[in-house]
Amino acid sequence: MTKRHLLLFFACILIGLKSFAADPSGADASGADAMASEGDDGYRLWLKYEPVTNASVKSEYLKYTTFIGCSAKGEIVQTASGELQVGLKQLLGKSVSATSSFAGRSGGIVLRIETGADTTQQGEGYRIQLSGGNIIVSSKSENGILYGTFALLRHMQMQQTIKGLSMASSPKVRYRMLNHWDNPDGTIERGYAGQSLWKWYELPERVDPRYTDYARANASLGINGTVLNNVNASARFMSQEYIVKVAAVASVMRKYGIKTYLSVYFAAPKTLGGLTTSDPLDPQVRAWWKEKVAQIYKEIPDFGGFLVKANSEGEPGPQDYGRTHADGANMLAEAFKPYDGIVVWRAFVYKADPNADRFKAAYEEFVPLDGKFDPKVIVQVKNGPIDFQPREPFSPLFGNMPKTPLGMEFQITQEYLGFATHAVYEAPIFKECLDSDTYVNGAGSTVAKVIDGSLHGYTRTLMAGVANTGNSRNWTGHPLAQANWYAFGRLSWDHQLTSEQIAREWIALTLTQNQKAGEHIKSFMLRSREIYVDYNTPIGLSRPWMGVHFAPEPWQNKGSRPDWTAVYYHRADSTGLGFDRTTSGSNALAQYRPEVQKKWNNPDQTPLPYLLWFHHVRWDHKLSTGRSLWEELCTRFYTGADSVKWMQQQWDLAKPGLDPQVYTDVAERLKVQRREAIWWRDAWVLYLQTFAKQPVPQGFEPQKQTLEEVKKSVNVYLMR
Ligand code: BDP
Repeated sequence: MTKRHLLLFFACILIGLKSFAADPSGADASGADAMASEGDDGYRLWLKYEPVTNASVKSEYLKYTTFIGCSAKGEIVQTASGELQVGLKQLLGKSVSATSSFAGRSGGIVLRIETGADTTQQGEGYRIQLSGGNIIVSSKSENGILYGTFALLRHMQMQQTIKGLSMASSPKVRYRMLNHWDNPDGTIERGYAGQSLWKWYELPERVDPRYTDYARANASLGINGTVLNNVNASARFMSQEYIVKVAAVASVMRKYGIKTYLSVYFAAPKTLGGLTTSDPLDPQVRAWWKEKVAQIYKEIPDFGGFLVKANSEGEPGPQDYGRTHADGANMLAEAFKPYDGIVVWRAFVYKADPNADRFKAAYEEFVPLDGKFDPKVIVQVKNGPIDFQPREPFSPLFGNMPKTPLGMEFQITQEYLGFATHAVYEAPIFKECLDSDTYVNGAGSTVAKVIDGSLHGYTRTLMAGVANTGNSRNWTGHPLAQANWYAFGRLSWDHQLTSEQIAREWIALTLTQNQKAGEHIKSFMLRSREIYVDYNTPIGLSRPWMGVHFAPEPWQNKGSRPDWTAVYYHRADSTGLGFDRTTSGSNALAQYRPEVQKKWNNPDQTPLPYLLWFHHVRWDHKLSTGRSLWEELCTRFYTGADSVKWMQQQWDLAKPGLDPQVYTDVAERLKVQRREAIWWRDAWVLYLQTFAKQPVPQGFEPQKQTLEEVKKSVNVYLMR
């Protein structure tokens, strides 16, 4: 071995060993929540690498552990090699050394960069096969090698045979990123897992080892980008002081093929730059951004780009100067021209118009701009037209901007899904949207095909997830919320995976390989979202009122604008319930293709999950279930809340296969979930009853509290 190889070899080992490898030093030692403890504390996520117990599979794997062959010198390939070493050591108990001189050798794992034209997304796809007595992991790119390596390790963690091994996979979407809504003071907007991972006050000198563990968790799923700060952005991230801090984080991410992005404050030229305006058509403003972008690239040569929330919820934007979203986005895109970076412009907008339907706002503002955005711009659209509700129809923007790359924004953090005390597996939410048919080019024009570019030929494609991470020892607060991070990552790579497949994988990697226990947990996870919807917002109700987004408050009718109240959304009155979005109402349905309208136009044919999204339905109207609206609502609220008991039973049945610490943590959270599910049920039922004026149908437990009592408990919850 040459001196250089020796150095690389030790670097590989360091990369691996410094990280998860059961080393609590990677954790934030500042908070009690961050303390390491005995049992499985969840820190290692899905990269636990428990020793392989299946003897015959283990002996198969051992045949390929005489060396790791890797002649490529790049940093990311070296990361992959280091990861393999760590993984093999823990899975098989064997130290395997890496070498660059392996010609003619067999019995190893070879990481090989393929030459030739790129045929996949930036060459990020990989292939794993047996050849010449070796396992070959190959790709056209370093990132692909890393993803292939993690795929191989996943295969081994799941103790699957490698006889006849031949796997190939490439990502369907090019930019797969997390959006952190983390503030510079360490708080996280809509974060329920502690404080921010990013310690801005320590950076750039101290680089928390946890950043490495964060990066490897993401890279293991194929995530290749991270936006570090909140979309309600602080201008300070554009200062040189903060750019160097960001650069220190970026240098960790880079080793794992992850590009770093920043959210920007549109008025920064004024507030930070001292200009008199932030008008995107002003030459000085344009020059300021160009210089700013150049300054960033000097420190972060692989900088990913900007994410922008503009003219939304009080944030500044181009409309402050009579300009359009396209004017604003294109000005920034121009600043990125010399570089690889992109501009991700969010379509989450809605005006304070008392007569408008918020549902329609993004479409009305953005569709007229189709074709006007610079090719470096991607417009990022939330999955639904309102705001990450437990169930929403797909946003009508999908399919209606054929000349503008549209990226998907999913929310992983459980803003409307019970924070960190409710178990809600989100893959079915993501899948439901991706599989929805827009019909823009006939049947089969799914949202997934818009997002992956296949429908309109977008070359820049994106899927973003609003992160649910924090400095809690287990990263996500609720242990099962890790599955949502995992599911997002896997679906951003391949949206054709099923919720069931992803759950099975995650459970085996993270919780247990005990099959019986796994089945109980899987069925619990797969039903969890429907159960939540039933006790929280059944039959197409929604509840995006201001405040904490947690306590039930359907009576809330005071806000600085009508769409910042609860009553705006459910429209309960003495005749019935729901938002009429047909021609007799706001006609938001007209934003969809006729085939979609047909599904949702007629209240008697609209599938129940979407009914109150589109119709104001009379309390006594008979539904397809044979029950009246009122009876159906009560049935849902009650069976939903009761089903949490079923979840508790499933969890208990899985206990023999679970780590005691994880078992107890989730069991306790389920008790909270049960109590809160009843709270929500009672709040809704008692409140809606004041309009429906009917008793709760027979067979359901009579209410133990009055509406006034529930209101009081909600007020206590909301008290400062
Ligand atoms: C809403 C959140 C708010 C975010 C906003 C957004 O309540 O905190 O800033 O979305 O996405 O869901 O910009």
